[in-house]
Amino acid sequence: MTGAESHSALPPFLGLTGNEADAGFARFHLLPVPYDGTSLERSGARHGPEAILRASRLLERHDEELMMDPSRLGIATAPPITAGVGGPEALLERVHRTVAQMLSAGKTPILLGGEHAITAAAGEAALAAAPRLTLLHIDAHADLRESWQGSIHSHACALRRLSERTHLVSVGLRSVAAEEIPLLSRDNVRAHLMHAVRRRPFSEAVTEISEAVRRHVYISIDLDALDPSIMPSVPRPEPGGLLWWELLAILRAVIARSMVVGVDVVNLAPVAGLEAPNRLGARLVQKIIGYIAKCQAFWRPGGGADDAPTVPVSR
Ligand SMILES: [Mn+2]
Repeated sequence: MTGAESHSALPPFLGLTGNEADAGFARFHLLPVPYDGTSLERSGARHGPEAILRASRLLERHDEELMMDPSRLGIATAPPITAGVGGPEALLERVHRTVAQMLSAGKTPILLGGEHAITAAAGEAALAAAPRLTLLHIDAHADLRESWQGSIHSHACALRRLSERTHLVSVGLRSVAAEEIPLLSRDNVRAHLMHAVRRRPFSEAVTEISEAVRRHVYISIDLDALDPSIMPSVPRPEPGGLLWWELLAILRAVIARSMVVGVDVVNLAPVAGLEAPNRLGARLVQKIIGYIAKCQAFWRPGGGADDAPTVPVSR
């Protein structure tokens, strides 16, 4: 058995089988990308997708907040994209191609990282399909460096080139390099740094963020945006992050107003014996699927005009 084959034995999300896990039927397509090769010190995030998928098997399918079972819309778990020959360029090209195929098939791709570098490729595919979208970037770090450790494909540069051509809303930032500061005040960027978010009632930030996001959105969540007290299993934990219900409040408000083109949840680096963060990652993916499912109006390629109505989650 080769390495690629053993990876394809990853368990399906929620343990779904049959029609609900069928790629043709399923509305949502999970794409595991167990890759963390751009950092010289490999981060452990290559084990994140498997940890999320395994933890998901223990979740309740019914969501007590939404009063529905979002998995009835179907959640397919695609074969993982793993590092092969060709380095990060080849891997990112495969991520781009796979996400583009999912989008053109009318599916909602949800990537499981792996490191944040994959957002560059998935975000490009989303941008090609929905050119006026907002990239909602939830992260402790800005990830806007020009290059890092000699590579422009590094996790530390995940958003640099995308940020030059998209509308970017960043939330959760609390570790920003001096060279990144000017990039956060450009016209196409709205940055919500945590020290400023914490000075006001949180609901004000939620309103500002959701109103800044355009009709179409790609959501990239680096789990280190969360506070290390609830999410210690990340390569670069930073104190003073978002809490669980705060993150969900942002996602719920954004998804109620905007149509989600794609999502990634990255940077889970599982710690042996520490199961709660893995389960958090799985529950977060399930929550995002639930919020999108509850909104009922899905983004579709070529459809979904900018003024297409969405139905608020609260209805
Ligand atoms: Mn980060």
